[in-house]
Amino acid sequence: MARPKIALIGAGQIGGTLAHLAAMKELGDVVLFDISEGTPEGKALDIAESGPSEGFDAKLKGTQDYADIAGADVCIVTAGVPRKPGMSRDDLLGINLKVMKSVGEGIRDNAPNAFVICITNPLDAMVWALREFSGLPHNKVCGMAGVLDSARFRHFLSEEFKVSMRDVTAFVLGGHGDTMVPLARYSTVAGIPLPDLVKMGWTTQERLDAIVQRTRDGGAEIVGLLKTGSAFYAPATSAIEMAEAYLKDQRRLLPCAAYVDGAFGLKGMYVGVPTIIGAGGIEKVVDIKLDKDEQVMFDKSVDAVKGLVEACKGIDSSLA
Ligand code: A3D
Repeated sequence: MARPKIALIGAGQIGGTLAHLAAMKELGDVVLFDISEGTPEGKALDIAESGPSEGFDAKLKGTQDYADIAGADVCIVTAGVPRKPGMSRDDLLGINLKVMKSVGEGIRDNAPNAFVICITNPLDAMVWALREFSGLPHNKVCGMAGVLDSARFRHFLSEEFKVSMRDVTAFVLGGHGDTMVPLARYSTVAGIPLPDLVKMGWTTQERLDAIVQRTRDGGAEIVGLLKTGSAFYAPATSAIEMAEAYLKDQRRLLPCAAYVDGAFGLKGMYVGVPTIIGAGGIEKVVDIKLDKDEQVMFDKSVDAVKGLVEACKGIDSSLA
């Protein structure tokens, strides 16, 4: 049986890391696509040359030609620009929307059966636009954000409680932005919900609130430190987790930016929700009950995403 084919659209910081991880995990053969001549070719060759030491079997190819992604099983999209210190994700909207148009058409014409994971920011609006431009089924196009935001939350919680992050589960919903919704009630240490851990004296509500805020600001914290770009190791790892769930039909329950039509009282929009990812792509949106405060935060986040989608329609009339 031929190995799966993984197309990475954008061979920058995240794209290169994705290629390295996909090869090391032997998820399939990798095609790195980028408009910047030499970058995808150089990264593909460099990673291929790590194969003999690492001992993986995967072919890597760099290209500027969409024909090379033909028949890809998975496409992960990072094409566009990342933010610089002082910029919000939303500042990237205009420039990255144009990029989504060319990428969406490239996928539509060459890899229409792929499972597509968008990472380009502002995430929820870009995944919506990418779906519109590509015309692929909604269940085959999603965005990576919730896995990363939840991983950040889990990391901070494991440090606070001094327990292995393997025992910390956490859920972050809503749009990938300042309005994201970390759900303390659905986050646990080995099944013990965070509010119970506060009652047990493991932490205080104030410290928990500070961790929630640090999670919301997690991306900006790294942008501030790096100064020349945004996070790339953890974003790449998060998207690989989603790609693996699809390729291996794992039916993982992962939060991601998925098309929601009916669940959560929403009508036809992309936003971060719990989903099941398996061979069918986004097989299910898991419609959990939110309490009053969570609902208020979620609604605010949904409104922020709707605002960005309207802005996209204002920029590109073919989307209206
Ligand atoms: P960067 O290292 O700049 O890579 C982007 C690549 O896209 C560059 O190599 C460009 O040449 C390439 N590119 C630009 N236009 C096109 C095009 N039309 N077609 C193909 N390639 C093109 O950025 P990065 O890898 O650090 O980040 C990529 C994106 O991910 C940015 O929009 C970030 O804001 C976003 N990001 C999202 C998250 C989420 O959690 C959602 C986290 C971190 C970064």
